[in-house]
Amino acid sequence: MIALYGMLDSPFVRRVAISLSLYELPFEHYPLSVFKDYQEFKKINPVVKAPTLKLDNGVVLMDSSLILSYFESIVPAEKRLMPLSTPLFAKHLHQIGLALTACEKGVQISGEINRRPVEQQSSIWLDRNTEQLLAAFQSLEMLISSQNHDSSQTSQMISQADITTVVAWSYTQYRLANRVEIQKFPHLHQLANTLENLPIFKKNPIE
Ligand SMILES: N[C@@H](CCC(=O)N[C@@H](CS)C(=O)NCC(=O)O)C(=O)O
Repeated sequence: MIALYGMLDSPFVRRVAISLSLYELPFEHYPLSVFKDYQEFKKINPVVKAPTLKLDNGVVLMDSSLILSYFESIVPAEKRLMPLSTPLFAKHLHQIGLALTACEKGVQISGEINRRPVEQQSSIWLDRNTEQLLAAFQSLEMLISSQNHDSSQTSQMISQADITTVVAWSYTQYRLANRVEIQKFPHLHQLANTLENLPIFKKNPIE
């Protein structure tokens, strides 16, 4: 069976877990930490990146977007999470790029705050990353406000762009709530509430 390694408090791991669930592909989840379980993780993937995914044939994939592009290419068309038409495809890639940047900046800020002694933390680095994080969410808020999301959204209507946007938002609220004010991003907050209440998201919780 497919094996997914990494903890769901990583937005990158979580987008893969939620997508595999939506593709209805059974997988074993091993919630190894890239820090606490470093030695054990190394045995699966010597470069220790989460997510790491081992296919049935033993091939090891890493990087959430590469993993998802593999599965997107093998699932039946009706299960795909990316649109097929070229202009729409580009728009979804644009949104995913913003959401992945928010994930990356959030992880960098969280790492700086939680893994370095206070006296070694760089406020210049933290301010820069926070500005980039907020810029990503501002662009996402504008995009989401122009889309037709409603609170009766079902799993069948979810796209990879929605998944990545929501895991980025939820991760930030979980780890860095004091840096991102909910009231400035009402559409993102609403979309996250809707999706986080779906069984498929609840089955893959952030903690
Ligand atoms: N671009 C990668 C980012 C993955 C990533 O940075 N994962 C973190 C955990 S959230 C990690 O593996 N950190 C350990 C390290 O880089 O040493 C993806 O989309 O999968």
